[in-house]
Amino acid sequence: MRIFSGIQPTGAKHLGNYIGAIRQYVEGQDRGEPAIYCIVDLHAITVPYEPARLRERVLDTTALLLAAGLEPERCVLFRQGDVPEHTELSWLLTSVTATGELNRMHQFRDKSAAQRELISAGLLFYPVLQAADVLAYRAHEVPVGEDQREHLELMRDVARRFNARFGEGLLVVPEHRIPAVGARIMDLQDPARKMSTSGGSVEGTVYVLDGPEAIEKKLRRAVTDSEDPFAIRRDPAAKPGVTNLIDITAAARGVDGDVVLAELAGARGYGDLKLAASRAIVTLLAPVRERYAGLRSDETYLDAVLEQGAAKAQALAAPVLADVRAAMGVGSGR
Ligand code: AQP
Repeated sequence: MRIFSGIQPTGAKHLGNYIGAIRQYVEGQDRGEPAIYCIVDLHAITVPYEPARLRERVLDTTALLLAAGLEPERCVLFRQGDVPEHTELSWLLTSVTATGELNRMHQFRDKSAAQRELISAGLLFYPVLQAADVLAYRAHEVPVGEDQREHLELMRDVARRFNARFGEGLLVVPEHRIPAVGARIMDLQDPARKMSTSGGSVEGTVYVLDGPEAIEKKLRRAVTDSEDPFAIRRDPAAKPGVTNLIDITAAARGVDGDVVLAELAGARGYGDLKLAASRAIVTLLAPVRERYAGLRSDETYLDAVLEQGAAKAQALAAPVLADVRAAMGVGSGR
């Protein structure tokens, strides 16, 4: 089972990234043959960004992933921009990707609406590069949060179309792996929208590196509802805030939502639910925060991890690209 996933080096990683993706990456190290994780700096340039900060942020993200439990000996951890096979395959895949499909992607619609000066072609082609990331390794499984479902479906269509046009079995059609609980963590201040790097508020977003006090404060202020008498139950449509807190507590502790509900049967108000959620989050994130500082200060080590990861990744992707080029009749064939 070959596993692949990518993560952006943008901004501080939040609880949604941690539960939806990063925790699955750590678990994937035991199953992956290998588990391949990529910090996608090339995706980060599709929206306005600061070149001088980009490499810093790649190192921030590398340190965070290591602090979360990735081990360079047990997985392939690298920076996308160090392995040119990704960009090459992305161009080759455009020949079997319809622009209409790209135009319909929710992420493109949301992110392009937020751009004031320039809607880059890169934003439109983002899912093609994402498809290339995965398909270049013939990965079978892609651990992601719920928000990436649409891009995964596109990737599968592209792989199928490519195989139908150029040769069955050339590319592997991957499956997504979305966590059963916590696949879509919502913003604490606006539980109708997902917790997000670019779209949310600081108060509504729990960052992986937040300390216990910040976490407790954000949870105390989390939006619930004014149902009278109060009722702690899962109802995503009618009670999105309360449902989110139940799901966060369950996902953070690795238990079913029913366990959380049973424990809160004698609660005196939503305060008890908020307290349970903040305790669960602090327990989950404190060890990561504690390990992060030591790792982030050693840039020589982080650079070495990424360099070695890139060499391993390229060794896996190069033969796939050779097959793809040959099948497509691109280049000299030598
Ligand atoms: N709210 C979420 N709940 C569960 N999973 C989530 N993911 C993102 N938000 C949630 C998953 O995190 C992984 C990494 O996402 P990314 O590389 O896109 O990182 P990002 O851009 O910093 O995170 P956001 O919040 O998704 O950014 P915005 O909203 O600005 O685009 C992915 O597997 C994703 O599914």
